[in-house]
Amino acid sequence: MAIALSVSSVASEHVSISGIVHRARRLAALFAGACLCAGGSLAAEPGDLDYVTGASLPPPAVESLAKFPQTANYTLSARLNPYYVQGDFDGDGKADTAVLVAETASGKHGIAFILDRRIEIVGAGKSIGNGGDDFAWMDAWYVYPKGAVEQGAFDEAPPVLRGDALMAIKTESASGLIYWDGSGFAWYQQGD
Ligand SMILES: [Ca+2]
Repeated sequence: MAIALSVSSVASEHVSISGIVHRARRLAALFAGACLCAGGSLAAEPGDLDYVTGASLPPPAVESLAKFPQTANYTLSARLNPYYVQGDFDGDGKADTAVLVAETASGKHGIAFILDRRIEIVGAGKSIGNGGDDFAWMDAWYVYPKGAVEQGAFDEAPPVLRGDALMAIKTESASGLIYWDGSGFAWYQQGD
């Protein structure tokens, strides 16, 4: 199996990064287990996370992903740069991570918010506002720090942010703010 050989080779030469390799292997097992079992190839689809890319995910985020069974239905994706961002998205004072994912069964793209005690998925089969249930349209994103939000494309008044938000962008076309409304993530259209 090509992946296993390459991992053990790295581990024997650079023992100090064994922790990183271990984490990456856990990621591989979590999100690409079927691929590893079937043919030994980790990259099932373009944009899927290889184990080196996965090693850049902060350890607490990886630990959280391992804790929640629902993540078994999703594949981590590195189709955009960056493929994860951090902020306090639910405003509880603790740092959260948002990472690109795809629903494995449908291939629909979205975002997994890794919060302190839960994981929330937007897109990737779960519809949110004008963003829909497939974020394939999104080609850029960034953290929008907690603060004032400008009037958007429609009449709806801007939300008062409880935490940091995410700006999801289709460049030169549209954008929407994804923010925590106290019980879940909501969408506020920015540009049209
Ligand atoms: Ca938080």
